[in-house]
Amino acid sequence: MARHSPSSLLTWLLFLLHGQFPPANQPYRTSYHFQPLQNWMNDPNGPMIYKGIYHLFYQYNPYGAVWSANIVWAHSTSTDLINWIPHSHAIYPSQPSDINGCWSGSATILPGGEPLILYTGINQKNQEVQNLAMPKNLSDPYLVEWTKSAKNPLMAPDNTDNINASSFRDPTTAWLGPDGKWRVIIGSEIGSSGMAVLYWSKDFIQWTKAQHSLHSAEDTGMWECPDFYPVSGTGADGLDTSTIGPGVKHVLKVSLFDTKHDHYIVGTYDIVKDVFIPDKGSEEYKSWLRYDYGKYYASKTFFDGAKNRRVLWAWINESTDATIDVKKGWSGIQGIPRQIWLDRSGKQLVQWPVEEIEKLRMNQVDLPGRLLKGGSMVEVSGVTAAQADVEIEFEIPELEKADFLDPNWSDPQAICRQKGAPVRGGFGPFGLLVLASKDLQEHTSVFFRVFRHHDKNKFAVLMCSDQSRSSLLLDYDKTTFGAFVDVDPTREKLSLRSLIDHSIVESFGAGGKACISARVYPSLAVDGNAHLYAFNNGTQSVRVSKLRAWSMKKAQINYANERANY
Ligand code: DQQ
Repeated sequence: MARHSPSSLLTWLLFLLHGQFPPANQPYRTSYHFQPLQNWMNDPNGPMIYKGIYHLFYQYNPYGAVWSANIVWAHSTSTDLINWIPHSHAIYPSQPSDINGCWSGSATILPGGEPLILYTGINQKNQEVQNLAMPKNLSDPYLVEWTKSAKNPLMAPDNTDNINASSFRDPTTAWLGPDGKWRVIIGSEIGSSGMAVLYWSKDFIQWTKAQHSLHSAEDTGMWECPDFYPVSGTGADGLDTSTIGPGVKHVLKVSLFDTKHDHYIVGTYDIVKDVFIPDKGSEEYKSWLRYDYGKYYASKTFFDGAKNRRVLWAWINESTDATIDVKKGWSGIQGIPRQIWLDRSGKQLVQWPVEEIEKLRMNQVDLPGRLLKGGSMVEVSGVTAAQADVEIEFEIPELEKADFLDPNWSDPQAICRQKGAPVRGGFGPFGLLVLASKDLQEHTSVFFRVFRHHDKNKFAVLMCSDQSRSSLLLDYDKTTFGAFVDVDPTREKLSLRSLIDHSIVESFGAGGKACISARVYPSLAVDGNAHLYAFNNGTQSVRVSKLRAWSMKKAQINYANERANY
């Protein structure tokens, strides 16, 4: 029988008896993921860098741990994307065009360096309209105060188009064409077709709706939080959002309201026709890829000119229901910001936690390379397993005995669900057991399986995150996630990195070609009672060529200090 430490037992007793976590003992607060001190947070808004300071705004309910329509833009700044200082709310309902809520939007840096924000306001008639906000004082690098255009709203659905006033939101960062016109897209739907409504402007104030959309797709429903940006065909460097030209591809990302998943399409931007053309094979919604095959929504990128990279933010929601969120007094975190670039194949994106996160690493532990026999595991001790960064690499020299891939298996998540960590295959499952209790009653398993295609000497690599045994006491959504990873196991090692932070496991397969984020709420594997293992539950041995882990320091996130300005 598992043993609770006295403190975790007390936490659970208080929670069960009084329906509340004691304020000083919050087992699910994260230590290095961005979150406000309390209350509800959802989408990242207007991320940018201005005068060397990173800004993150976010959808925030100042009054409670659940979403509310009259939401505001809360604001924090950082010099390293890891430690954050809170500021007063930047944008909040104050004029007829946003009196019922200030919803998501984006920042654009004008050629002279001035940042502007376009955001969705919910007006006095509860319609979605687009508004402009600008900094009050450009010499303040923290951009604490914002003012709104007297001309708001700048864009509103009118009767001449079919756009419904409740499906017209989330303006992107604008981009400037060689003709001197700004372009911006707004998420929408007509019938069941999702759509990126395109607007043009010469001065950022007068906006004209184009007769055509930048792109649309049947049966995808409402497109929330679109994002549209160029990527280099030749490396990991990021590009300013207005970049076009040879060697540049474009990415359109949409957050599908119906499925709550972020999908992206790689393609070409035709600046003359002002349309986005998906690459061959990516036309159909079913072929669109996802940034993350776990929980990851309403994401937004920005170009970080200081480090020449494109950085991705996203909201990672709780897996608990609202009653639990209310009891713990908060809901929602942001994923660790990721650098994002086009893979050498040109077919997909690659994501990797920004390098700054490595500043938090301490107590490095290296396990010598070893053969991990089928049915064995090894503990990674010496790190704080509830707050850790771990990297592991597997080699499979001989794949003769790989199981065949059933040609009917096209849905990776369904395979992961059917074949959870206890189901033994030939090669796999092998990977990491994280947030595990000593007796393994509780654990989350992140692992690979390798299959052989029937007709060819080709292999398919599946990556899974199985949450089904992640908690004994708390009931929540423990859906198993899965993705195919585009990697050839006969030529490359299979690498896995997991960022573990109390109630989140963010995993990166094959150097960031497939990512899975999961929320888990263990009752035993809490703080010092959490363990970390490498495991192989396949019948065949695999070689672990690298196993390196670090404890992670706590980041300074949103603690009020002398700059705080509530
Ligand atoms: N969240 C915002 C909307 C957006 C949605 C409202 C996506 O602007 O469409 O909080 O999570």
